[in-house]
Amino acid sequence: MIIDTAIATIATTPFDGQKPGTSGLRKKVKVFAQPHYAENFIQSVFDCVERDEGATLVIGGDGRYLNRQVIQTAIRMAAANGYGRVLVGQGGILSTPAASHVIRQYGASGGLVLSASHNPGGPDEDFGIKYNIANGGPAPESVTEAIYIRTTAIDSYLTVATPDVDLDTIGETDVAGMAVQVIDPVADYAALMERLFDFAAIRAAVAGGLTMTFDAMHAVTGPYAHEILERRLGFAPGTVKNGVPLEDFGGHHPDPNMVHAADLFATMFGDDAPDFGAASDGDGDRNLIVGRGIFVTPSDSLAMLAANAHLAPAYAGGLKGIARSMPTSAAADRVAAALNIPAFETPTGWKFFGNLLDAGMCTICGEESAGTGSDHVREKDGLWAVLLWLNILAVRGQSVAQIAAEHWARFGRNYYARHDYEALPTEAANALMADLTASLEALPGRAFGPLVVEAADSFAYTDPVDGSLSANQGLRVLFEGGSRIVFRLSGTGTEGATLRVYLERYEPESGDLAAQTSDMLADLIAAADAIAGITRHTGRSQPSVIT
Ligand code: G16
Repeated sequence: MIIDTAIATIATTPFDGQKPGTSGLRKKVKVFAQPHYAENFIQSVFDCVERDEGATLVIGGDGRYLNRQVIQTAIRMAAANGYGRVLVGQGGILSTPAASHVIRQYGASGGLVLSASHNPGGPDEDFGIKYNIANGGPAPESVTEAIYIRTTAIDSYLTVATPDVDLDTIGETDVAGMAVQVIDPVADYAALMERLFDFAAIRAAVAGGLTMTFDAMHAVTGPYAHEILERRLGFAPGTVKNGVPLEDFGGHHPDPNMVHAADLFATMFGDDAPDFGAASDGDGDRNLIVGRGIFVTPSDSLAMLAANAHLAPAYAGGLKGIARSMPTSAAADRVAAALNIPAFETPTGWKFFGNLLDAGMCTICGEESAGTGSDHVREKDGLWAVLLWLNILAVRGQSVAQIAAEHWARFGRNYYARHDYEALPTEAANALMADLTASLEALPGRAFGPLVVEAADSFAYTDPVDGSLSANQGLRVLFEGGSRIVFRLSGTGTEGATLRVYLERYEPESGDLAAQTSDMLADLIAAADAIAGITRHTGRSQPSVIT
């Protein structure tokens, strides 16, 4: 067959709203499937990002509906845009942390990660494209802003007329002079995990009776979890549930929280629960940690992992610092203080950790949104968190509940919850935030029930490495005694607006460390409505999801 490999320039016109959010461009599949929509965005990426002629590009996704189609489009466009090599995961699969690792390991100039993370998939659901830079991390705001500006003026894109690449067979093919290498999506990542953690200790604990259950939610971590947990660590076959990635995640939201991973919670709080339970999300970067009869909040998990990280070989030499996003509880700060290392508070979005990690200023990072990770890659990493927990459980020989109780007895406990109000009319959500912003100045000194406001502000962050300023990153109301409420609009939704209300109360070592979170936060929940007029603005008296 003779293939015309001439580069074609296709005329196009801009689409409104191709502005990347907290983590890439996320839209409904029907939006992405419009002619030229994905092409416009991909060309805008190629036009803006740093790369040499003949550079390597990594492409992979979480296997959701449209994944294979957009990968074929991206491969053709990469060939037409002067890339020399594309590395793509077999079956179009690469978890987000695995993509980050592959970019770093093979010296790629960057990667396209096709995912809408924990958002549902299928013809009527969500799709997304994110660009990661050469350090393996999400493109910083300066790059995503340049890409967005380019999308508003784009008038053509480049492609080649070549047949689809066989994504299911490992090996190399040529696409218009560019090499396309289909790689095993699991192998490099699994080898990295073996280097970081004491697999022998975990295997010994498993042989000694340590049990777990892992819910892959029919998302990307299934193949990784089968290989690492069952084959390499020896957990019994069947430990990994829902391990086959499906285009629609079996009709569920691949969001590891109490609502969408309800089966896991039922198992872990039921009779005969295993020692440890975990889940990951659509693209494998989030994690949910549940011990037998105990849920560990992501904020607490970050703090407990940081406090015990020295038990894993990779972190035996100590941590350089700990970073958390602003809405994440301050539990990790207390660990940093005890370890005498710096603590950083960044805006929401993993991209804000990249500079700190590259500069060697911190080792472990985490977010309340179920993300934890370290300097081994530049993304949060769901299985990494699971393996660090397993490493700690194996070395300490204690239950999750014992480890948590000892942690709180030493550091005190940050009771914490996030209330999400999803799919709100955008105008109502914007009005709530505007009114609240206007009232911030008058809040200090006012009492809401037993709570007295000490300070209130709109969070802004100056990156200590490059000096860039990110303003309007959430509204904070801080109370006397260390409790606080944070209000933010989500940057990852695809339907209306989502209001996130983050509630935190600190209870010192001598306080009540074993209370119900909802009881401990009751005054804050009432104050949140009084301060922001949630019910008045939105008509909602209850959040859609509590995490
Ligand atoms: C993304 C970002 C995270 C962020 C989360 C929630 O996670 O990578 O840094 O915390 O969204 O963001 P928001 O509160 O704006 O919805 P993921 O797992 O969706 O890629």
